[in-house]
Amino acid sequence: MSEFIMDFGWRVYHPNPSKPTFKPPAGAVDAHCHVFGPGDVFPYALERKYTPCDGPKEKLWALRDHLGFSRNVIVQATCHGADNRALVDALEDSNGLARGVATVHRDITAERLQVLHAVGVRGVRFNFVKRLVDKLPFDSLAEISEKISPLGWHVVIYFEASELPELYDFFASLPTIVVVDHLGRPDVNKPVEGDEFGLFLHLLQENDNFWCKVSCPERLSRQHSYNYDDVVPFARKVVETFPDRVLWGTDWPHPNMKSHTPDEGALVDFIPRIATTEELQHKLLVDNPMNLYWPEEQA
Ligand code: 0GY
Repeated sequence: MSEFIMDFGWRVYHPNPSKPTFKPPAGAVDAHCHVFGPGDVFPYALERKYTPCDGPKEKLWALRDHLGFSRNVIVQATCHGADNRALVDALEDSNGLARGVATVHRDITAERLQVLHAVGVRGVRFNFVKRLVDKLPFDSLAEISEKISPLGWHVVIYFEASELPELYDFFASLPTIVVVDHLGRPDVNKPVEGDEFGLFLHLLQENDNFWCKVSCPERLSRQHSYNYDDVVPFARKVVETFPDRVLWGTDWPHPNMKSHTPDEGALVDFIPRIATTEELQHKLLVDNPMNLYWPEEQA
């Protein structure tokens, strides 16, 4: 399969992803993906730490259909800062089949939050990954979480496992549902039963408002075979321990991936390795994301 690299340092998404062997259950949700630009319409943020390739909504809808999924949750990435226009544009174009997670500043008004709610935003993202953002004060994030709480929104957090000890108390103080991106980015060379991942499991165990995306084996794997074997025990542990609080997503178009170009068909085929029964797969791909993002459609 041909691959190409553009001069901004990371690989463009796969031009021709394979058709997965695993057939997702009807109504499956890709609960972590992005839209980028197009940059000439929705410019990238001045404060960004990387410039992505454009990842327009039409490509995302085509990928959804190709993979056998029904819906998307589009997550605001740091390259668009707190300018949510590309996200809003995609949500408006989605016929109700996409919901969003935005980035907002502490001075966001209740009226603006209502506008975002009306187009399908259901959460805000706090990013703590140092290569992606400058540090934000906890009091600013706490104020945002208080503002969004009455809307029934949740907070999505993205951090490295090594940072969890110093972030733990702040996370545990958040008043809403909290969704952790990409398994809390564990170092998968460390043991699943070790202290580092143990602290993350403890966070989920002690706080039943915490959910976890079992996503991004392509980012977390330290193997060069790109079959992500080393991520399986971490993801399986979370799926099997917290089956009602897990989500899955492609992370298309995979910003900052340098090691290889992920094939989304292969990522979908990873799902039955971490959610090994039909019941777990249905919770992961349908029940849980529908409960969180489309509760009004649930019985
Ligand atoms: C992801 C992962 C990354 C980037 C961002 O907001 C972002 O820029 O989340 C990353 O570089 O690990 O979820 O897209």
